[in-house]
Amino acid sequence: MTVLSYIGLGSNLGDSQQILVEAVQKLAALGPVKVSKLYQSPPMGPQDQPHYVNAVAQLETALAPLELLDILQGFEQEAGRVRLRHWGERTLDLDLLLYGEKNIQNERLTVPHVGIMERDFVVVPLLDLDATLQIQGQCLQALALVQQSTLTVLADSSWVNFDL
Ligand code: PH2
Ligand code: MG
Ligand code: MG
Repeated sequence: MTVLSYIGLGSNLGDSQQILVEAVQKLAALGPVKVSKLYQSPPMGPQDQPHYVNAVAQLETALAPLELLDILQGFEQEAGRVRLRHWGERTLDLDLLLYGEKNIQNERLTVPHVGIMERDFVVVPLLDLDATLQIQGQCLQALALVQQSTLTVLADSSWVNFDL
């Protein structure tokens, strides 16, 4: 049995686009992957940090949520993750946003991810992957922040080459 999981990708330190490309290529080794467009996004949190590069990946997986979380955290470390302060600049952030329809609450993991409905840099790329997506009965498409998005498109969904 597999589920569709959705993983938020963010970076605002180093060569962010290349860091996200490499992260998605590693995800693709785990199972079938699709990616959203690639976006630039003004920082949420401290304003004296660079803009982020953000995207979302859909991964079809048979891994359990905590197994997937372990792998994502491993990928963050391999990218030389630096995280300087809360909501501050980072080399690579991989957030498990959704795991099928499952609700998960434990000391390591909250799914759906905290704040998922309030962040355009999560909602807009999620809608690239599934325009009918609902979270706890709420249609993402109907959220005001979709119309008021602060994102800039850097590339369409062909920003990752999966044929390597
Ligand atoms: N991630 C954060 C803090 N602020 N802002 C944007 N635009 N994009 C992010 O991915 C982001 C952020 C911490 O995870
Ligand atoms: Mg995050
Ligand atoms: Mg994170």
